[in-house]
Amino acid sequence: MADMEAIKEAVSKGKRKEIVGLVQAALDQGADPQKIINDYMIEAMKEVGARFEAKKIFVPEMMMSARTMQTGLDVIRPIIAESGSQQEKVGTVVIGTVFGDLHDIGKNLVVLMLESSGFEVINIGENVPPETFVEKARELGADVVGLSSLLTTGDPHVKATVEAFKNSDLAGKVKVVCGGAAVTPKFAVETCGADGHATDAVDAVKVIINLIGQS
Ligand code: B1M
Repeated sequence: MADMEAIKEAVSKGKRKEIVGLVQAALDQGADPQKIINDYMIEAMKEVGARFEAKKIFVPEMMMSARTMQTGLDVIRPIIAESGSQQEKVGTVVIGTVFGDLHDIGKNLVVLMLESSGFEVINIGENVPPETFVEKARELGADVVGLSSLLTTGDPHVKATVEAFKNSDLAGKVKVVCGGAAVTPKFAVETCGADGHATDAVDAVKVIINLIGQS
């Protein structure tokens, strides 16, 4: 019986040395990779966020949990990615985390899910200024651009990035989708004028497929 709670505990407490063995054992015993991520790793990160907010832990502990999750994801990634390599290309997505924000775990999960669904995805990293999003989308022939934002201080950068697309030659041609814990659907679509909002990595695939179908 796979010890899924031990995976959650390892991420939550930042026990990086234990995570590879635990995740591998769970996979060997037939655990669903998506379930490991969604029901245990992401839940652990929610606990970490709550402990940070309550000032029970600080940035170094949060960092250890992040590294532990990333190490665990490295074990799962090839399994999920394999399904995408056999599919026809559905479209091109350029994705990055907005200016001032260095969080990358959620964005990287979105990349993984999109790739596994047949998208070509170009991950342009974190702390990306609005004009770089536009330049990269143009250069790489993006159908859709994804913005990730985890910090509420990033709201003006989300808005500025959406506006940069509207004021560019790509307006109406490239769709912009926002996600990340700091961004609500109302803020993304009504306030900023984005084409869509996605709550998680699975939703991102659905929203982007719908948008590509409309264009
Ligand atoms: Co940060 N941090 N952090 N942090 N951190 C949060 C976001 C916070 C909510 C914690 C808290 O207080 N509860 C808080 C923000 C508060 C706010 O703005 N309201 C916060 C803070 C304050 C900070 C610092 C300012 C702390 C400090 O220095 N005093 C600092 C900022 C640094 C910076 O970016 N400039 C900071 C730093 C860090 C670490 C470096 C230590 C680390 C990040 C490491 C890394 O990413 N490599 C970290 C972490 C780990 C977190 C928490 C605990 C976890 C984030 C995470 O990875 N979640 C986080 C608390 C929380 O979110 N509950 C927190 C797991 C991930 C799978 O979920 O990223 O939400 P998520 O992604 C989801 C969806 O949101 C969606 O799909 C993903 C998969 O389901 N999604 C998209 C994400 N992007 C998308 C893009 C799309 C579509 C969907 O495009 C189409």
